[in-house]
Amino acid sequence: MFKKILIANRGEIAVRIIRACRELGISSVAVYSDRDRAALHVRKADEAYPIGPAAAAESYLNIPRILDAAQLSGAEAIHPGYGFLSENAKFAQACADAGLKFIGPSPAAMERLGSKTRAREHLQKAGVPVVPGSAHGLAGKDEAEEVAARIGYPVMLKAAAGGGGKGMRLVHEPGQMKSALEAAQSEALRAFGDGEVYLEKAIVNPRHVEMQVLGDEHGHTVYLGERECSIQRRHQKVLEEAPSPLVDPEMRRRMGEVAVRVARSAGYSNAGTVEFLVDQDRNFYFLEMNTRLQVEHPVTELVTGFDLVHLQIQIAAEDELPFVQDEVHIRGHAIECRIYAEDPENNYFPSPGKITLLVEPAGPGIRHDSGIYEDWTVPSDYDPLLAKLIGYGVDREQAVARLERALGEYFVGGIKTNLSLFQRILEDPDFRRAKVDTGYLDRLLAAARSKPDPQPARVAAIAAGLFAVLDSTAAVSANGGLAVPAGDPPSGWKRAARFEALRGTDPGPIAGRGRGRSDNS
Ligand code: MV4
Repeated sequence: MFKKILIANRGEIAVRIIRACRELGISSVAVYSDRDRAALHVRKADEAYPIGPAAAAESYLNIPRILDAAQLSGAEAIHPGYGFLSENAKFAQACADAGLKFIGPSPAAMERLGSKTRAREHLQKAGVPVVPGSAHGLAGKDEAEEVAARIGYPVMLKAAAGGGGKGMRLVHEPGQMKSALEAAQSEALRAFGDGEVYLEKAIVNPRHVEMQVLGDEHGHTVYLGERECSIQRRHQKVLEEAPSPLVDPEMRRRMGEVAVRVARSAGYSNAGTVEFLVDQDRNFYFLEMNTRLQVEHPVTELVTGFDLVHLQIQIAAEDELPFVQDEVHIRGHAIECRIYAEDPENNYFPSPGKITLLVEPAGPGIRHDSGIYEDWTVPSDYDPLLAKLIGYGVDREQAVARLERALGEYFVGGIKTNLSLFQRILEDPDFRRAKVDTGYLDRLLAAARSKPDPQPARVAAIAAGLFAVLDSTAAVSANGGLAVPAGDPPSGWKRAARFEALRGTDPGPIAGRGRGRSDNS
């Protein structure tokens, strides 16, 4: 086993990996940009090295600086987390060339799955269901119209080098093809440096379901069940759950076997995710494979009981998978909320800044994977994901109830967050009935825009309560400085707590019912 691992990432995922290292008795090495000197992952790691200026291109994407930090620290392996360099085959190769183990698949496997047209062609031959479409990049509008006429409209133009919806265009009829093709090609060229665009039949109102796979370096590959990821906006996932309410054991087995086939045919090892589109008749089609640990991996951990980061490290250390497929069981239900520094009042625009007060939820069935702390300033230079709040229960209802309870405990002061969005989703009848597809969140937000916001009324009620207390304080100042308008005087503890909450002056000696004993009321 490794003695020391460098984590080439930041935020909550870096903290997650540091925790796994500590549990395995491995020293952890953080790297940080100038902006992240005081970040949580730097504080939690055993050692930390600066790797450049705030801009990610000069720090978290700076391969030479990261490799230097690894050599200086004596790390034997590098965990890339997600984003940044995690799916960069050149980085994986550079690690190997520097004698460092990249905790992930081989560069060759990453490259095989990188081009979507190549992956589609190869996987279709291996018996994997793919959405009907063109096998190669399109030469021009005539070829595009020809293929579209054959498979039927609507069709989707997609970038071969793509992912994440960039360079994607929906085309309803031949008249739209020319301009859509040109737009998709130029967008793909700008985003990926490769203008190759191909075409697929468009799936209407699809669901996005993905299957977790794990392969070791000895030829064993298993699937760990699916995640429902349809609740997203602008190709950014917002809430994910495991298992998918739409998938039954038989469908899970078929989808899992397809995912394992995808991984095996690419010579894949370590953790990976096979994405599927599911149509309204519950047919599923291969979309792409993500060759990294995903943000939403905790929901799979909670329902399977396996620690994916431990397993990634063990696989990279050339251990054999410690279990076989028959030993994988799905138990209970888990839901993850991605907490972003975003302003719900301003179209969920990023809202970085100083966290002046932080109250974190805990308790039964709650997991909180966070990269923040009180008094830290969330920088504007990176993804605004602050933390992930994950609820677990014996079934979906209990997971929802625990999440709702935990959301009520959660408070982040000083910056705007999307916490209120999850209250809305969790109480939404369509969500409760698991009526979700990739258009769900846009529909919910459109409906909310035409409804009044209850928040101002709640704020007004709290303000009225505070004024009542403060007014009576002025009126009855002889009574220790604070009192309520009517009824029994409050216990000394409650009085002190009120002052503390108001950040008032010293309330004076504590007197009354609360004095001298622990008051659990
Ligand atoms: C599709 C599709 C419908 N039909 N492909 C968007 C991101 C990219 N990775 C794949 N995407 C889609 N591909 C066909 N043939 C609809 C989407 C899509 C989507 C997919 C997953 C999650 C959210 C989405 C939101 C809009 C569109």
